[in-house]
Amino acid sequence: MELVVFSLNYSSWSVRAWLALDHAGVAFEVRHIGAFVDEGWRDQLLAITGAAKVPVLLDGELTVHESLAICEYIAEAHPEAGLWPQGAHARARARAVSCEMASGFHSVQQEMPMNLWGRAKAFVAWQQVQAELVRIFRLWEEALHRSGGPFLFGAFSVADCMYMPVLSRLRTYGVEAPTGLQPYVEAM
Ligand SMILES: N[C@@H](CCC(=O)N[C@@H](CS)C(=O)NCC(=O)O)C(=O)O
Repeated sequence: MELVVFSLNYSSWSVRAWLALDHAGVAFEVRHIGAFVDEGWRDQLLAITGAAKVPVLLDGELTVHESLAICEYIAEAHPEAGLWPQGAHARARARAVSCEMASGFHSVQQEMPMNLWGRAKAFVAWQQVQAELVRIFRLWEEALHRSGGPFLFGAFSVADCMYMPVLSRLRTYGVEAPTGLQPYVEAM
């Protein structure tokens, strides 16, 4: 398998798919496309996917775009990795919060771009960013309360893959999660 990504330092969507593959212990290679840097990068990407976005997973004849769809494919192909929790209710909740991340929290994504190694000197979270962070913290607290941790749904799951870039952003921008979430922050 091959995972086509931009930088794993900056591309939060790429990191999500990479985490699922890595956690499942799948043999895969990473192909970097130098987005916005390499000449013809968009044409390279368009030759792989009409969606013109990364990540893209190539598995033989199969091409899968969309980070969550890639995570789903890996979870289905490798059930032993336990990438979704046991139990229909827990799975439904894990899928719901994963979809919420995939389709929302636009202000956090725009105002706090992922930079794994970066450390911002001064950061002010505007109202909408704060509101989104509060929602994220609440949903983490609720999931951890039900599961008992250490990860959102007990064992490491796709939901943790989806939220890992948020944890990275908290560190980069010096935003503290509530005290009760510290064990989760540490575990991640
Ligand atoms: N919903 C997509 C989002 C993918 C996405 O926006 N990827 C960015 C890089 S992090 C991208 O490819 N941007 C290229 C562009 O917009 O031209 C997913 O979950 O995979």
